[in-house]
Amino acid sequence: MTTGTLITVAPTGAESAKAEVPALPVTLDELLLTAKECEALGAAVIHVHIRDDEAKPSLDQGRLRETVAALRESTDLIVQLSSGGAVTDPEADRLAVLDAGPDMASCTMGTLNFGDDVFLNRWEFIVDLHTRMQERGIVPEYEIFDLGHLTALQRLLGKYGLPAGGHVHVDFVMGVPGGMPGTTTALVAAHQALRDLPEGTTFSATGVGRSTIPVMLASLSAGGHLRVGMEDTVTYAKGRPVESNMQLVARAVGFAQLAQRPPLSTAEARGLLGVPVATR
Ligand code: KMH
Ligand code: ZN
Repeated sequence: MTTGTLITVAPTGAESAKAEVPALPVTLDELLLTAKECEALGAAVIHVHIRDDEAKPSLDQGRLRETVAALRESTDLIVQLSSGGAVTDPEADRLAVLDAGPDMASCTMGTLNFGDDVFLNRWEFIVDLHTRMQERGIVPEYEIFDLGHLTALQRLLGKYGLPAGGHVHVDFVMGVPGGMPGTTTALVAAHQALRDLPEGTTFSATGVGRSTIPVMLASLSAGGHLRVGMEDTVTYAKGRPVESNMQLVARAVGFAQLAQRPPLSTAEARGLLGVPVATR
């Protein structure tokens, strides 16, 4: 059954430098302003990476807690913290992200080359993330950078059971050098592989860099949802830097409306993903 479109905004990421991308939200104030404006446009989930005072990627526990509290205070967005962090972050710090008490957290389903780096996600680390999220009622979004990650997810769910909330939601992160390409063909292959996962599994997709538009169109036509934001895309069109996350969310909302699958509200998104209503 086709529903409305879940729109996730990933406003910051860990890869772009503020000096090179001045529109990147890196302070708490910048993040909150972005969050409020993206929610008003139609985003329902925010995928959060934070930065330190020098705008470097950070997993500082105090800042993470402050960020979760502030987002809950000023928006109804579902707050999804990144447990992926930056490629240099140690596993212990990435696991400790859960201590900040988000609604959701990402959980990447395998190791991959990540440009010139390696994004390490050992099996035992994935199991730790999954089971700790089950214990704490944090809903995972399984990040799928390559087709084999779906096989790993099937194994994870078979051995350790369904996630908190009982619903399985995955995000295809496409076009990372080292992962699956951001093409319609790859999206169809990933979509078909979902048949080996529990009935009702939903997916979002994001294409990094210039694959953002083909992936968005392919996902909408395959019944999928959308993730957009400056974590993945800093060029709006050839020669035109992205001006703001709002510009990317507005474009995604426009595409979703054209597909006659308008954005889900935050309440509808909570229902879809099995995320309990936020307690303020
Ligand atoms: N920054 C990447 C190394 C996630 O947020 O869970 C990992 C990433 C995935 O962004
Ligand atoms: Zn991320």
